[in-house]
Amino acid sequence: MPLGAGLAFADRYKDNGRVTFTYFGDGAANQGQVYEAFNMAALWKLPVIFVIENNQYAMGTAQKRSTSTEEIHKRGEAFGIPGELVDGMNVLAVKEAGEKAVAHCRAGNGPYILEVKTYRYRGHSMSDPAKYRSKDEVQKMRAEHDPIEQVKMRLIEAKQATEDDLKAVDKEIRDIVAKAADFAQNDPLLDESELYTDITL
Ligand SMILES: Cc1ncc(C[n+]2csc(CCOP(=O)(O)OP(=O)(O)O)c2C)c(N)n1
Ligand SMILES: [Mg+2]
Repeated sequence: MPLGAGLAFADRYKDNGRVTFTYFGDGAANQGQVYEAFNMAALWKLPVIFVIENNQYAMGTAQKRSTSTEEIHKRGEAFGIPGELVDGMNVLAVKEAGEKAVAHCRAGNGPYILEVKTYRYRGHSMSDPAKYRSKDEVQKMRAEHDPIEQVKMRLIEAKQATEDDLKAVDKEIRDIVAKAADFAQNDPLLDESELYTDITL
């Protein structure tokens, strides 16, 4: 969050019209540095959007057990930063909220908070046994609220795409991800001469 505020500070300084999105989880939202960043971002009207990905668990701890209030988007009120709750499982709602937040920043009004409510299907990491929630809870979310499945259904119902069109998109995405993973694992290490690339001394 401070890094995001720092990037936004540079953009404001250069007056280049850019807006920074900085993402963090519901658990991460409880760190002190978040509120230091909020204060500076509000004070200097930085063009930064703080996106809280509220997936309802902080590692293995449910939000109710880790976070004092359910409404994390209201945590900017003390700093004069507007915030809103967004249905993170609804693609169009996320797009609309993002556009509104960007317009707010571009108009010179300073930071904006979006609490995007979503759900984490997988554990926090490979060593997470997921004993803190039931399999039914996860299954119900996947079956009834999955954002990708929902948007597929809407596109098909509105006859904007066929099942085959969407399968082709799936394949294209799988290929992109496979290529990226391959690049990440097999690309040679950078030469030392790259150390200062993009760094102004
Ligand atoms: C300052 C700090 N305190 C504690 C931790 C240990 N830690 C790592 S992830 C995590 C919980 C993060 O929760 P959330 O932001 O909701 O992310 P998610 O588990 O949903 O991926 C904690 C407490 C840390 N990495 N840094
Ligand atoms: Mg979380």
